[in-house]
Amino acid sequence: MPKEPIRLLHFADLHIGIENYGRLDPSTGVNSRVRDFLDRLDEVVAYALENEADLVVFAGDAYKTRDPNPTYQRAFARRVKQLVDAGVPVVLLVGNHDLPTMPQRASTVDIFQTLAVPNVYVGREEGVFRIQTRRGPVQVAVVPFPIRTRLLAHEEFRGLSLPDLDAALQKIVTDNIGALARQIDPEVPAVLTAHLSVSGATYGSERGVMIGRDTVILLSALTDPVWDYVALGHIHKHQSLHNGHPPVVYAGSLERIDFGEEREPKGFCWVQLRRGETTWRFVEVKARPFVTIEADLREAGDPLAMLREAVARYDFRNAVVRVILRLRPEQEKQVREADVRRLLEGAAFVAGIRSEVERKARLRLGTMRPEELTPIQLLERYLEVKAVPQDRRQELIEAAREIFSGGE
Ligand SMILES: [Mn+2]
Repeated sequence: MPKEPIRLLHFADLHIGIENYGRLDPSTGVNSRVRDFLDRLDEVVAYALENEADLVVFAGDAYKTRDPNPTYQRAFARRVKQLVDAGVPVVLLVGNHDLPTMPQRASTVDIFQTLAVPNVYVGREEGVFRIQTRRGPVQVAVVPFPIRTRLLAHEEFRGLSLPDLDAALQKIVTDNIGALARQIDPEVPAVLTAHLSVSGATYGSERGVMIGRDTVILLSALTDPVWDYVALGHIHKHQSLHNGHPPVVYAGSLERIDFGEEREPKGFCWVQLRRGETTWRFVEVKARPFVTIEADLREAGDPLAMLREAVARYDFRNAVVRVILRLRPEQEKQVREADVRRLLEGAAFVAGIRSEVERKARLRLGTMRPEELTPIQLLERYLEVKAVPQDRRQELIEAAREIFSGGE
């Protein structure tokens, strides 16, 4: 009889402490956006318990910063405890936001290891955990965020250029993953979890919170069939990088950080882990909606009335909302911010109200609408309007062509 698959829940990039578009909630002493992030974690825990997860893998970045305040630490620890108390082992991988500036210092999740919390496995260094779950044994190989500056502690890497350091680090990580693969017992289901950037992945909102450019690992370093599932963290946009065996998946973050993620679903991965044949699906959580309201009021006699109609077409209840208006210069005084705010009652937070007023420069676009122009044409018009000298203009356009073509 085929064995029952192991039920694995994979999530990542929790980032407790991000406060964008929030305000202090006096009843809890916590920022309203932090509350959102914790609510999403509660959804994860509830799902794991209701669906009898055998193992939870958190692929890194527990907090916004490496120095989370005690209230955030307690909030996180409480939820980890709910899982382990129910007999669900939890792997906590160390992401770049969890890492201390000096290797001697503690990561944000080291405390679980120090206290030897039963059923919690901290992935601070590369290694393989052999975990006994309710539905059988599983191996979890952990690869924390590879950090370039650690190399500098070794003589041989000093004085190398940034690209050479990157290449060296890429090779070390790839070799280390190979070494982990050799420790795997091929009879037992195996998961690889890593917090890093993989070639070919699409970046999301982490761009805005990333500390610097990071080393990119080739996808081929992760697709060894010894793994039955590869659980990634670091990139906030949920995506699958490999549809064959093994699945290689970024769970993505649980909450939105900015409007760049307005249309991105948020959630975690629910995995049926089996040696050689794993299936998984993405489970969406109720992340706070972000809504952009755009209204072109240039033709309106009564712009505020027209805006009221436009706003009514959006569902922005409990959303973080921003408004972008297009106005003629003489209309500016007719649309006051206080009036616009009144129209947005029911929103969780008004992130901003921006008026794009049609200035003279716009006319120089000619009869074409900006949306109809190519990026190069737009740049040409812009440089013309800014009265940039002809030869300089040519130089800039050449440089831009290279950038637009992706540097090929
Ligand atoms: Mn990260």
